[in-house]
Amino acid sequence: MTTTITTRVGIIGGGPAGLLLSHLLHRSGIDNVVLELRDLDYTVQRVRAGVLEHDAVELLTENGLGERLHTDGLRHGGIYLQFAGERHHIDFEALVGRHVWIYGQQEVVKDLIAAHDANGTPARYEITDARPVDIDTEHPRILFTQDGEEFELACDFVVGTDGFHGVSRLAIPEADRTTYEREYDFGWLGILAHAKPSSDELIYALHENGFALLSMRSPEISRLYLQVPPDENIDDWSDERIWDELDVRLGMPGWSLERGEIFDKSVTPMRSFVSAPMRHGSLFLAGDSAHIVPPTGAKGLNSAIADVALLRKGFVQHYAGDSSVLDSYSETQLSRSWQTQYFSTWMTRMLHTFSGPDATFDHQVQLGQLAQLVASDHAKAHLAEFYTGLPITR
Ligand code: RFL
Ligand code: PHB
Repeated sequence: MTTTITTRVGIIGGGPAGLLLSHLLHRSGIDNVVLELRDLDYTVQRVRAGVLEHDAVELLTENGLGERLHTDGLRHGGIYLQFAGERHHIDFEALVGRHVWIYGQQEVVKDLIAAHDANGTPARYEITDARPVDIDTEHPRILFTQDGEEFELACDFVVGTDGFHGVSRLAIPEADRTTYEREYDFGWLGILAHAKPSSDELIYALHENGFALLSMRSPEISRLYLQVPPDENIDDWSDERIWDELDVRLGMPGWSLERGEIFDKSVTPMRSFVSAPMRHGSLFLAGDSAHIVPPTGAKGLNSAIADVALLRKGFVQHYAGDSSVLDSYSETQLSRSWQTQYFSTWMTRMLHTFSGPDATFDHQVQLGQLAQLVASDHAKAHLAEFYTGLPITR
């Protein structure tokens, strides 16, 4: 027997994109349900993004999600670029009058879950076999199983916020979608450590041994990354080897890295990916289900936030009788997504070491590029404008 539930917007995936969309719709009086594959603890424990753009923070704040962000988050007015043994500050405040916030994705998800609890609209966790059906009609449904019971969620719209490995994108017939993809021959080894951050702001470093990034989560927790081969075995990296290599790539005369207990380490492969269109009939895609960027530009979570902000606007207008925002959603967000792909690719190519016969030449070109960048206010403003974020329409 199948139990039918009725709502306006059915959301597959309870990561940051799905939970935020649900919260925004709830505040706008639009009934919705989030279906999440994993259990609640798993969704909170996933260690991922750390940088929130200017407009993303404004959106979260306007929607009742800014309290902890403003007390525990770290407001950063710039970043450092390091190469050829020198460290250069890129002052976002001075260049474009904007800033970013360091606040872990895990914390954003915790705040969203608290808001859902307060709203009385928790996601449905540990659902399996979610299948969007009838998406070519105005009465789509999501079939799913929970605790061995079959359900059908009857809705006006389905939104797929189920990430890169989700099922929503695959519900669009193959003939109707185009995939653009690029893999990199490196990944990032990332750690979290109980160590005071050794810098006031993030350091992006190009070194002959590879890229390194110093980031943080709080005044007591450091987040650090090293460029490594994509299939690198994490067991080959003892804590001491990680710290030693970070010292080599990030070290400067008179400056050393604060070490501490490493409590999380993992290797993430890198990819760029776009699936077009982001709408098919009554199915919309948002966040990582539609696009992935390499993390060098810190854009993944922010892009997911931008997608769902526009979707909320589109649904609100649709129920008020105007579908124009929903109708142009795919085109608008694909254009934004390609701009973000450009920035992420640019940052990635500028800051990582590449292998192959041209590697030595390419490394020198990167040094030339970086030298010009730090000498030019126009070039620095270009970086600052993108890093602090494209406008988020809301
Ligand atoms: P998520 O977070 O992958 O959530 C998708 C959710 O859908 C669920 N799901 C399903 N649910 C039901 N049925 C199914 N069949 C399902 N299949 C999957 C999953 O369990 C999950 O809960 O996608 P979302 O919400 O679109 O959010 C995207 C962000 O997570 C991602 O873009 C960022 O983490 C990327 N990223 C960064 N983004 C930034 O903006 N700034 C950063 O500084 C930044 N750093 C990073 C990053 C990603 C990283 N990794 C690990 C990929 C650093 C790293 C290392
Ligand atoms: C992070 O803190 O996890 C982080 C910061 C900047 C990036 C990517 C990840 O570009």
